[in-house]
Amino acid sequence: MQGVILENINTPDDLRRLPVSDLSELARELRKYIVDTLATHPGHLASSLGTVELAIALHYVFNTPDDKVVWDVGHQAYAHKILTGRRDLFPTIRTYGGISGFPRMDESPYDAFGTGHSSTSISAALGMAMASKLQGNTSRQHIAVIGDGSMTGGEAFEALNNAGVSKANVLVVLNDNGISIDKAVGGLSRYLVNITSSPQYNDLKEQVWKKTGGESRNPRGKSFVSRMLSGLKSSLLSSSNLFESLGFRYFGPVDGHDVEQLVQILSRLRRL
Ligand SMILES: Cc1ncc(C[n+]2csc(CCOP(=O)(O)OP(=O)(O)O)c2C)c(N)n1
Repeated sequence: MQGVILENINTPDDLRRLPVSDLSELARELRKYIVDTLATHPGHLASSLGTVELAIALHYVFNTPDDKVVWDVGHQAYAHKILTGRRDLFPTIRTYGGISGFPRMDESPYDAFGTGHSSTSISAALGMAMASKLQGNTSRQHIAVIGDGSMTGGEAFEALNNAGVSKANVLVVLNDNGISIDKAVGGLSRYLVNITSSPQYNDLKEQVWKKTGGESRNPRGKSFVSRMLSGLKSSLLSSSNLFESLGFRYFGPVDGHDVEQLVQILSRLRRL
């Protein structure tokens, strides 16, 4: 059974016509469809359930397939597949002649990169962003969605090292659920716990942003508020310096299951 909203979504264009208020119900329907289908066609259940709201929000906010979304590993992309024209084919997933369990470029124009190996998404998105830049395309967005487990892979660090100084238009969504194949281990995992348990900076940032006029303030005011926030960040959240010091602007943590908040934040990031 596909719910009443889901059964009318054939492409992300249909999704973008929905009011934001319908998106949580769509997430519920999608999650149920994934659970029901995987009950008889086993596949990657947990990782895909974790990204239902994220997949909705990304396709809602970004202009896919022209904007490129690269799912690291690709085992979490079931909601993405269902929303991008493969809803009725979904029960054939991982069967002979059926759709792949991973993104495949020859399966759909919405699968921006063929994945399966972990930790490749940021380099792929960076390559696409550099290509867009060389072509003079300044509007295309390039998004890598990477789990905390995959973020520990060497290639992910290599890509961060290059992306942060490249001035290319790349958004990295770090999908931290504290789990890899097993419980996440190591220094990065401990570091991410520190970030997510430091809400003071994020609360303060939100308050400063709103009280000083948010999006509507003039450019001089914007630059002043940015400098003030950077100062506050280094004193309050020294633990965020890993990404910031590699040249990224870090926003978060964000509740990945609050679809309306995700839409709001991604829309803001899209304009940056
Ligand atoms: C190079 C490589 N090594 C190992 C794997 C096996 N593998 C599949 S998923 C995964 C970890 C996924 O963890 P995470 O990125 O946090 O995503 P989550 O499953 O939590 O959504 C690994 C190591 C792989 N796909 N590629």
